[in-house]
Amino acid sequence: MQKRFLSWLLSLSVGWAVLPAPLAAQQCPKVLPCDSLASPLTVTLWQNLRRYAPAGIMVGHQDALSYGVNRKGNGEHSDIREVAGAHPAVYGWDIGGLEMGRNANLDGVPFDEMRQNIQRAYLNGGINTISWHAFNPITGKDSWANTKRPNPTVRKMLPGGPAHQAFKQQLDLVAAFFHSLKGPGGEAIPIVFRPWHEHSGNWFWWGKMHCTRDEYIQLYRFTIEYLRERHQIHQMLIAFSPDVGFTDAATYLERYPGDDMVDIIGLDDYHSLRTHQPGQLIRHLEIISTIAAEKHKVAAFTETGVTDLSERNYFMEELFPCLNHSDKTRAIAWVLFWRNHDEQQHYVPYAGHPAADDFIRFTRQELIWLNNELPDFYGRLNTSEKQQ
Ligand code: BMA
Repeated sequence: MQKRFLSWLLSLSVGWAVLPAPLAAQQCPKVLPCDSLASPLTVTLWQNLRRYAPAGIMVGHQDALSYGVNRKGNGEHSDIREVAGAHPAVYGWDIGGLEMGRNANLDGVPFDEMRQNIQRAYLNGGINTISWHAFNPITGKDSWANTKRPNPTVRKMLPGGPAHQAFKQQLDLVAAFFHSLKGPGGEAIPIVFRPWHEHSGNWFWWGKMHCTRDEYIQLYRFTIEYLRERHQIHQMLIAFSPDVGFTDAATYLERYPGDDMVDIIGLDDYHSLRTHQPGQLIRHLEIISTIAAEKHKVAAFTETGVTDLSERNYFMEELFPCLNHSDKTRAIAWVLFWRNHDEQQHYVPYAGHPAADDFIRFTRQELIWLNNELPDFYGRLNTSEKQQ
């Protein structure tokens, strides 16, 4: 089916999440999330993600509601809204530091505020995705510390290892935070959890050089099983997100923890466009899109961006042509830009930024969705409002 036609058809139903039955059936065989006990709301979100992924690519931004460049957030503003008129559709958060019992994450975002902003994003109809720059349970140091040479932490965290109890205590804190993410009716807010990311590099202590394939897979599986089974967390869609360095499906899947552990076939790729290699980015996107289609999962561009935004028309001349290259690249569900820390490190323009016009043009493409263009992902209009 031509993307444009599908997109038009879907636009008729945006806000109602209703497709003509034959198309809905054809596009979306009933496939459940990898957690067989996923909450009904999580199942609804998952099925809508699968349904709408071919039609649009959602814009995501890390810490969008928490702060912007030269601006402390109050939950109402985001740099993307200041520039393009609407919030991002996907909201990225990071819980690094939570497992240490801290009140704020590694970038200074208080967890109480993060919880409120996750609630806001959910009420806006957006999607929350949570990464975890975990501190080392043995040394208490950050994710990057002691990674120049092989670091044996993962092996020690596994069942039977000397740091296993400490690791479980960390997961207990993560579970408590996830349990505290509730909507107005007390419902658990669905989240995309993206643990142990960029494991194909060596810069984090769970990276490739620091553990064997089996150890990594055990770490991943233990994390998810413990949250599901010990803590009854059933509001998670799980994202697997290697960094660059793979050349085909087999190399991408080298440390894949299993279909029962993953919903989102992700990609973190800053490298390809930073080094002006659009062909490589397209190949990566097509590989994850193909894997997602074969496995009945959803593909997402889970982290990207460049910091030299003023020197290039990054959004329309570099990124958009890659996203819009083929049906496969267009089937990516979202692209998440990293955080707007300061004038040196930011991945989307802020008010008055020289790249603002380029970004606005990007967000106005039919394929690219901000929060105000989203379908009814949580099925809210299927119930009370529709009956009135
Ligand atoms: C990195 C940088 C750091 C930050 C980390 C986790 O890319 O933005 O400043 O601490 O991500 O958010």
